[in-house]
Amino acid sequence: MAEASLASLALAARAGDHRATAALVRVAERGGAEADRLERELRHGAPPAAHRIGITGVPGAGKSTLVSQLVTAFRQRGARVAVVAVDPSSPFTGGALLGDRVRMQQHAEDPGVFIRSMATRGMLGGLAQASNAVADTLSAVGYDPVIIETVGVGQDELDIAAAAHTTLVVLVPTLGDEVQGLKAGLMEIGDAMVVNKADLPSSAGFVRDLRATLALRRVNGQEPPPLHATTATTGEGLAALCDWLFARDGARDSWMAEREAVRRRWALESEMVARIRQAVRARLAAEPELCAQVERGEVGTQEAAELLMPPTEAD
Ligand SMILES: Nc1nc2c(ncn2[C@@H]2O[C@H](COP(=O)(O)OP(=O)(O)OP(=O)(O)O)[C@@H](O)[C@H]2O)c(=O)[nH]1
Ligand SMILES: [Mg+2]
Repeated sequence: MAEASLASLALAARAGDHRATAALVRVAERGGAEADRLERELRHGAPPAAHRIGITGVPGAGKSTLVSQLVTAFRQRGARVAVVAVDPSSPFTGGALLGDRVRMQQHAEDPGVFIRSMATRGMLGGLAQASNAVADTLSAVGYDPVIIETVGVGQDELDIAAAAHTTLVVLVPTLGDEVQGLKAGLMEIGDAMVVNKADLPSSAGFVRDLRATLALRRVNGQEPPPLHATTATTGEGLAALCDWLFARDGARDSWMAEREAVRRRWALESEMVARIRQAVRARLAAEPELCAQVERGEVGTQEAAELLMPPTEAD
């Protein structure tokens, strides 16, 4: 795409043209030289960085249902809202993500809402880097907040916390004693904890146990993160969660710059990792004979890596 057409697409996207935004998002997602050009183009006339709200949690916790409610609430305040739904477990943008589309269907016709689902397929540099590039694009064309939904699996839940300014960890009530066994990673990253499916009978006990666990975890005078019980399907408890979120959003001048600096540093790291991974793959593709020897077990992995990688200063 020529420089001029990126510029005109950016102009149209900022004026609210969905198709233009979708075209720019595809460029960002694909990565490569054109995405670099897009980033430079979008620096002209970009609004201040959008508030990135990460929603993470176990599969099926009701994240998408919750996001849909949050979108409604932010729309009522007149915000232009973008949603990036990322599924690291799915190689296709179909299947699991189809559910997201159904649950967010009510916003499909709203010109003030942009929704993009992403999966691992076709991401040159990996999902973390690609979803970040998409969020950058949406922020730069004026969506604020940008809501990022991810299934919390392993490293990805830590990545989403680094990629977001505010992280909501969504849990569902299970048996009380399982609270202790919840993945420590999830507990650490929440700026707020949400217990969704509060309509389930086990909810009250779960919330009580989780509150106690959170209080124990935050020693050294640190406040535990707020905990909200919600029923995303009916909207029960949503008002309190939204009040907390709007208050945090409204006070962004006092906290966001610091988080944004951390986020940019992380984004740089993830971009570099993505580029190094691509370089490694290209290097391997250029050495089919050595690769075949490794595959047949004739050359060891350590030995092959030694041959392929020049020694660094640190060695
Ligand atoms: N009982 C009850 N069901 C809910 C609630 N919120 C969501 N659900 C249901 O739970 C199921 C999963 O909801 P989703 O919003 O797709 O959950 P998700 O966390 O986005 O799922 P993945 O993206 O697949 O991980 C759907 O059938 C929802 O209708 C709730 O508060 N109570
Ligand atoms: Mg979902």
